[in-house]
Amino acid sequence: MTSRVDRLLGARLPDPPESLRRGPFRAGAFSSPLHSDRRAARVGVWLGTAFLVCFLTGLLSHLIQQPPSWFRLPASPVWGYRVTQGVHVAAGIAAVPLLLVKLWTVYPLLFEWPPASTVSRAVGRLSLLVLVGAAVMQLATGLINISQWYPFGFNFTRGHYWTGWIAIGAVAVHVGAKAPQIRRALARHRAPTADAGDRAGGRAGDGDTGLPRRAFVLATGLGVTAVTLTTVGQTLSPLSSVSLLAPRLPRSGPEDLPVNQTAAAADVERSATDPAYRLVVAGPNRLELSLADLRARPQHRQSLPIACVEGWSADATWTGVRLADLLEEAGLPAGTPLVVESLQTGGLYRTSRIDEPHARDPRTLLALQLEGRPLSLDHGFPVRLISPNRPGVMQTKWVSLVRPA
Ligand SMILES: Nc1nc2c(c(=O)[nH]1)N[C@H]1C(S)=C(S)[C@@H](COP(=O)(O)O)O[C@H]1N2
Ligand SMILES: [Mo]
Repeated sequence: MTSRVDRLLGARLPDPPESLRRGPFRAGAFSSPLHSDRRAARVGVWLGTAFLVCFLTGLLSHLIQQPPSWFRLPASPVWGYRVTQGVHVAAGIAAVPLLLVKLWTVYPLLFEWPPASTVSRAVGRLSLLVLVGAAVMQLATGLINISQWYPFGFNFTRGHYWTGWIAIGAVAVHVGAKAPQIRRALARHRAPTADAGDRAGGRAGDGDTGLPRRAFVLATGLGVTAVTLTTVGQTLSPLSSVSLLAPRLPRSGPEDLPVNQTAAAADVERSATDPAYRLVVAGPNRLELSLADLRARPQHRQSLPIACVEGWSADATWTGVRLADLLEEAGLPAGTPLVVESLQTGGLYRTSRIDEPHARDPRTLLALQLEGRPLSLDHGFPVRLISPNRPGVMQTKWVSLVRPA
């Protein structure tokens, strides 16, 4: 059985006629040492690392938003999600120049001659389509999403999640299949051998020393540094003044805090300002609280960041009632899984799930104020949820109902 597969994979494919071997297909068409195995492997290490970081932080974000029964996110440190999601987006952005550089170093392989000498070589080359396709797809959809452009005909979160698995799987297969070659390329140190010289119709060996190599490494490093420095200010406020390319700045919007979905976009302007507004806590002792009732209750002040999945984040000071107090009063026993609903009638983030430990954490508030002023409509007036170490999408604005899940 195995030997039959081996025989099939090892089967030689016919060589195409030599007369087609023109232009980029001819021997020695790519002579730059920057297309060497060593360059490709070195850039690959950085790119692979960026993808691994994106994958792990993305997986965490997914687990937080769709928790399986075995997963419990702690409520501390309050900045935990802010850091992991900030790193997710920053690593994704840094991966863009790295991917472009990597594709540039290896593109002469497209013109390998013969295109595939064996079946296994043909399969290997076709599998690269999956790798490159998934990598490009992940970075492109991620960038489009953080630019707050939502043109997808599919659910972005689900698409990005599953493509993430395909991408990391393809990276693993690629690294596994190329391991000996990668090891050789990384181990070689300026030894002017030429064993890779004819791999792609004359791809240069590893004589990639001296000025071109240094300029290449410098340019790649500068590219990565430039895209990082001009975007990371969306979460690191000291760098916000140089954040020319960041989609969001931590100090923009009412009360110096960005807004993701406005009240107008969510179509809640009328219901949020209606004097008949009541916050309902559904439980054995159902609570129906007007805004005046809420303001008359003990108020707590808490400094907690908003950390959007799109990578921007900002610190803020919130004042309001403790969710735990309301749950207690409504007679909801500790451990009850809960759903927070907003006045919105549609939209992906109309509701959010809140469980232990967040629901009973004394820092979790139904906030009435931001920076000592009543919430603006865009930040969730009359009442919004704010809880430590939780993605922005789950910090529901315009809250009207808290109920058992
Ligand atoms: N009801 C409701 N709450 C919501 C949203 C929404 O679309 N609807 N967007 C969420 C997202 S994605 C983020 S990042 C935070 C941002 O809060 P802010 O707009 O007050 O900064 O609100 C969250 N709360
Ligand atoms: Mo968000």
